Amino acid sequence: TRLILATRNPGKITELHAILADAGLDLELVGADAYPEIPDVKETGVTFAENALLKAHALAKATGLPAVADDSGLCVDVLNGAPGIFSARWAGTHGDDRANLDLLLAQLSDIADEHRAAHFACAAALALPDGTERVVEGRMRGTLRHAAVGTNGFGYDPIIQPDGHEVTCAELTPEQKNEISHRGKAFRALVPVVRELLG
Ligand code: ITT
Ligand code: NA
Repeated sequence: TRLILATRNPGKITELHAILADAGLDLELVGADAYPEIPDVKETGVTFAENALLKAHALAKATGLPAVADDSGLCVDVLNGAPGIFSARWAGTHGDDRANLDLLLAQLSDIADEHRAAHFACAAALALPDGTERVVEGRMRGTLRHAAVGTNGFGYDPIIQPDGHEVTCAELTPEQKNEISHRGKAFRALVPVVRELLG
């Protein structure tokens, strides 16, 4: 069976392939980029879970195949959870990781180390063409640096230092990041649900 990865974010696709391959699912994983004719769904939800479900349902409905989706973001304590669901377009242009990260650093420039707590959140949704849906969430807590460090990963990885680590997410290997990340946790929690519903 095919399982659609309902995302067009290359960083997510790389991580999802690794996380789901480790789970040993007997499924062919295909990114949404294999279906360029299917338009992006409007992320009108107000939570990560709502947006992940919107994306998974859109692909499942359009392809007639089961689909998983990820909605994720960085939630900063001192900003009351922002950028949150707006993480991908914090500086205005969707997916401009560098601009988003630079703006956030500028907004936090006066904030001292002890007030720079944040977490990554990820909602992992599964939708079937018949409308069946499941969603689970994962989080990774950390502290925000004052400048970007590291070149691995994507998005805000260069500015977050996960709790219990001395380096940023962008300095971790992909394996190390997946082990502790919001995405790793969410999709590992989704695997038994995928097994149950897809066999
Ligand atoms: P799709 O909707 O196609 O999946 P997207 O990039 O638009 O891709 P989101 O709306 O979920 O996805 O936005 C997620 C943003 O949150 C992403 O652009 C990053 O800036 C940030 N983000 C999420 N997970 C991250 C991670 O593991 N490392 C760094 N930044 C992350
Ligand atoms: Na998005």
